[in-house]
Amino acid sequence: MSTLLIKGGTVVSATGRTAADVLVDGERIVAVLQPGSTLLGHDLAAGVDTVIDATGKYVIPGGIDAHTHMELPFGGTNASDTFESGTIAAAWGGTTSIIDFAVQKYGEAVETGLAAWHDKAGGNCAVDYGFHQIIGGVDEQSLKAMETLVDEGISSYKLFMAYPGVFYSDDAQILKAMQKAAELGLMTMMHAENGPAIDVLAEQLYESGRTAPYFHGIARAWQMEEEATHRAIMLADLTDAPLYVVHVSAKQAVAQLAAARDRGKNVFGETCPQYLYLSLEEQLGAGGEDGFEGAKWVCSTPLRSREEGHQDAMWQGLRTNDLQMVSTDHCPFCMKGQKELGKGDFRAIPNGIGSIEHRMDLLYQGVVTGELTLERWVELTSTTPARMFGLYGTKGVIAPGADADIVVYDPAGHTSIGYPTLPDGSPSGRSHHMNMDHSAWEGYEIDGHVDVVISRGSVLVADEEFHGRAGHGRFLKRGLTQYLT
Ligand code: DUC
Ligand code: ZN
Ligand code: ZN
Repeated sequence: MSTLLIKGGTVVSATGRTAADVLVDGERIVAVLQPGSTLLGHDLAAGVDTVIDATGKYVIPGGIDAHTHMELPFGGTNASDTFESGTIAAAWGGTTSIIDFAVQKYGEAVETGLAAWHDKAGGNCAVDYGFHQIIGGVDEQSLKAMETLVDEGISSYKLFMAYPGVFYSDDAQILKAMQKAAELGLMTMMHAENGPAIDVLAEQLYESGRTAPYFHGIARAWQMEEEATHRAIMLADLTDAPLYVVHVSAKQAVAQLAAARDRGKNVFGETCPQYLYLSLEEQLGAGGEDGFEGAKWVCSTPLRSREEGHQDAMWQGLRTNDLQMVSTDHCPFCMKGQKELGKGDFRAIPNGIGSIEHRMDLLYQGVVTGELTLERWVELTSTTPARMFGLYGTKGVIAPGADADIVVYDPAGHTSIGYPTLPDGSPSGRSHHMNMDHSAWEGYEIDGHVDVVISRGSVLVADEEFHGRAGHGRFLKRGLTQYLT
């Protein structure tokens, strides 16, 4: 077992920061020590295998991205990151655990969908991984199968109020699933958009010749998100099921969550970097005569109007704890051969953005601009995901006994995000590691840099090099949420 000392840094937790050295033995943190501590008079650094100098840097728990879709079959194609490429990109960006969504399709057994996800991920991940279970068809069989999820280490499942004919559940199905979830202690995760109404609006827009990517966001109006969020909250209230609303983007949806939380309900909300930074106006202005470049920002829920103040409301919700987490909803598709399926019909553009590599950096910008404290950054990206999804203690904290998932973050560093190559094929000098032929974040200049990434005591990233391997990542059997009031 090798030993490692991270020396001279500032250890940041969800509740404070302190100058400390962190000692790792094998896969675990064994001590958080006053700077320069000795062992019976002996210099600690002399007795360990590896010393990492973190002077002037933050030492934080590894990021946990609780919403990813590796290899998801969706929109007539598959999300372009495999578990291997996506988790390598995660590591580069300081994320040491992911929770992906195993899919049960309508007509298929839950066990079959889950087994397929274990097959895809097993032996291929560079960081630790867990699963939520998508229930794409609520019926007697899948309700019964929910009873085995907790034993499988899967303490959360997801329903969709959108995508009729694909993943959609109607209110009766949602009610039944929530009754079962309340009984079992499962967290219900909800994609809250009124799918049937959206499909009507989308068809009307298409028939009237409004076919560009921008109209994706017009069809998926904020009213569709607010209404579905409210409905989900009411059904959760009735059934006493804890509810976690994924990828919140409309300020009206945040208001619904805040009102429920003010009534003492176990209702939680997640937003994503795209809803903090990107806007519908930018999508409208995005290049090319048909505006097709805007396809890179087609995701659901959609980007919202900056003029209407949705992005500001997301930052505010993160400060006030009306929103508790930032995940990516990482669901990348290439422009070539994938997004371009929707040229001339926005309805056929595969929905999704790739951000897994940039979440820690993008959120750190909130610290730089004063939107968030340093501690809140750690809480949103690591500690709360661990508590929310039954990993806390092992993950989400730098403390003796916890897994040594640690990031050394340099606040004086810089990160440029962009294409691996320029459109003419020449190197751009900027890169990312996600399996995409573009970046939704091209041109973003980040104050701050992920310097060293450690997963269970193994250095995955250091000196701008990847030292990890596919297969290092282990399946995380999660416990029940630790976040109920
Ligand atoms: N939204 C996306 O943008 N992609 C995958 C599924 C989803 O709900
Ligand atoms: Zn969704
Ligand atoms: Zn998603």
